[in-house]
Amino acid sequence: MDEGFLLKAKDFRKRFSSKALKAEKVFVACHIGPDDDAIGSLIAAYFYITKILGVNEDRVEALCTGNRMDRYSCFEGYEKIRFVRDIGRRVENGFVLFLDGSSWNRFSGEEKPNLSFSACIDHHDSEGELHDLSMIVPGFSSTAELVYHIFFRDEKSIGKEVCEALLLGILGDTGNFSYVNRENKSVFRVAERLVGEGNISIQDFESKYEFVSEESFDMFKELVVNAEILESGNWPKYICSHTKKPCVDNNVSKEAASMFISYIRQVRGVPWGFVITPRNSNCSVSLRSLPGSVNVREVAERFGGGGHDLAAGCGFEEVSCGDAKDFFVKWLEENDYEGYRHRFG
Ligand SMILES: [Mn+2]
Repeated sequence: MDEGFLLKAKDFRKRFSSKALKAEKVFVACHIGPDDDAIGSLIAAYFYITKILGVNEDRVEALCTGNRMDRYSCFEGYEKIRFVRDIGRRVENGFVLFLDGSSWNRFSGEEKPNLSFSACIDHHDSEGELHDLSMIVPGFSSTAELVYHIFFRDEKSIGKEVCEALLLGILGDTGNFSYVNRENKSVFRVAERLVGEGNISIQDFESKYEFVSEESFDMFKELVVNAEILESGNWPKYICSHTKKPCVDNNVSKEAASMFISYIRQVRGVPWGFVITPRNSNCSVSLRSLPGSVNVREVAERFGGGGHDLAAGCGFEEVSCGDAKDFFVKWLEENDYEGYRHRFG
């Protein structure tokens, strides 16, 4: 591990901890539409603040804008997270640690209130905003791994609940280690420690949260039926799908989309694609690509979204998924692929 990185992590921990101990209330927040990494990081950071730092539980609030999901119920600490309509007003004038995202609009749909102190731990490559204290390392495997290096690396032992939360984030954001490369290979050492100290058997561990509801499976079936392989302008061939039904439940849409996503990069000669599913009256576009094809982060950013070079998302307001798809296809036809090519870092 790079010496400079470790010093920076230590410094973050020191400064964050002394500020948190003095704060009237400590808020920890993860982004809207949280994924495994956001939830895992949030639980682990919550345990650091309450158990290791010793801040009384009624002075710490783990927050997320949106609805609670069944998927994570087996994780100790998940019950501590408060899912709220919007975190915006709640954190006004507060001390906040932002996880797995850096810009305010990833966390809230409301206008940004004044904050007394803002800290951020993130690994996304999009332009965020300035925080009083930040550890933003693009190219890092996951926010969970950053949380490990900052808060737990120097601990003699790590509790099982923290091992599980951190591993949830790591497995999620590395696609079970599929996205590991020379740059982020440090994640293996971390996973080794977590599996050992948490006494975790990965298949058994995953079976506790890697499931979908029957409703989600039904929506996934519709996505498969509606899937098309298309070619627009000079873009590489892509696979896309959307649902024609209105939104039943955001979590159903999310689960169905994530099942479909696992097939986007599976068809030979079709290196990228997207799936559009409803969220209330809006719709959400999830894009995936193989290295060397399309930089989907740059495409998503074009529509106000973000993410990683090969996995990103954006949203469209007040339109049906079908209209959003037509709009997207038209945009591809009218825009040149060259500016959105994925290049190896
Ligand atoms: Mn992440």
